[in-house]
Amino acid sequence: MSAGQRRIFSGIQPTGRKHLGNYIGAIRQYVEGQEASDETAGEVAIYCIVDLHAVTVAYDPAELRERVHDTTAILIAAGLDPERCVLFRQGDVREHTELCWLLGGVTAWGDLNRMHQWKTKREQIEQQTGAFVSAGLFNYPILQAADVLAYRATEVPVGDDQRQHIELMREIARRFNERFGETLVVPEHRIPGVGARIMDLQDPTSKMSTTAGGESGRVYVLEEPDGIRKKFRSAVTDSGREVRRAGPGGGKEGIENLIEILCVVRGIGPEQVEAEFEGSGYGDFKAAVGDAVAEYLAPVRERYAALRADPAELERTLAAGAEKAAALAAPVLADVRDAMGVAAPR
Ligand code: AQP
Repeated sequence: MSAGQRRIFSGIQPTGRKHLGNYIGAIRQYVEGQEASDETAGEVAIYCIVDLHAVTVAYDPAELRERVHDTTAILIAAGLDPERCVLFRQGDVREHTELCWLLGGVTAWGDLNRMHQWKTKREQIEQQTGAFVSAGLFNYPILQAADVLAYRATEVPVGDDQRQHIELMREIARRFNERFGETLVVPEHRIPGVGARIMDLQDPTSKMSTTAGGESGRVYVLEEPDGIRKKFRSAVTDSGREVRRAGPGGGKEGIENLIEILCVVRGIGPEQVEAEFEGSGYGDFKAAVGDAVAEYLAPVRERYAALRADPAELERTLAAGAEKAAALAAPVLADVRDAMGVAAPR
């Protein structure tokens, strides 16, 4: 990899039930990153299904494998081409776990302890019966840092909820370089200008989430069109009538969320949405957004069905991706080991 060369990395959790927020905030950007990478210039977009992150909360081992296949099929159905990007399963590339341990030496305990995601997830788990909060959940951001830093990635496309974790991984890379010499690349966030934080349809002050909120607040990528339309029809708005943005504290978070979703799905700006729906009332607007989202996701759902029916092919794709990923990460790990003085010298 030479100076100034672009290298994209992002990871996604293996859940079969990816929601519209994941799609708009992350998956859509993955495809754009793949399209924008210039292979002839040695640029590469690397996407990883993070099964090792999934083991930090309660899970079923057999189901985890299934969910990895679900997510792989969703990503390919959304437009990732395993020939043009590196698409693989985190657990297949051992460099991630090794680097996670090594980076633990330059990660401050206090930094991990102030991560919003750690605090929220920990609280969520503690409210459940038989609560068990794993050390893995606490260390999650170090593994996330290792995922990215193992590839000397320059950009990390993620939604707004990952802002704090990306800041921490940048701090870890900087601290490593200060302590052991210039070895790692300090990556930049790539948070989309529109759609970085899609909100829950029933509670538009909270992000649409896989684990928080109820079923009616989130729309799944693979959901049937009728279900999607129904959820948008019952989206929570406000007592007004005008389809327009009011800004922070303006009390129109629900409408703003729907405007943002329509902007992404139709590829237009918010002014256009406001002009088109001027005086139309919320009912018609919500129905139009539901129709547009159903239409937007339908081709993904159709392609998914064909891809998911062939798990052996999905496994072959992941294995080929892991080989490419390991070839990129192994030399970085060798540099890290040397810089830190661990293991036998090269
Ligand atoms: N509501 C959202 N709007 C925009 N982007 C979002 N992302 C998540 N929620 C929204 C982005 O989706 C990417 C993949 O996320 P993930 O599957 O790894 O899980 P996550 O970040 O933990 O978010 P989830 O799926 O909603 O799960 P929980 O409930 O655990 O928080 C990430 O880039 C994320 O930013």
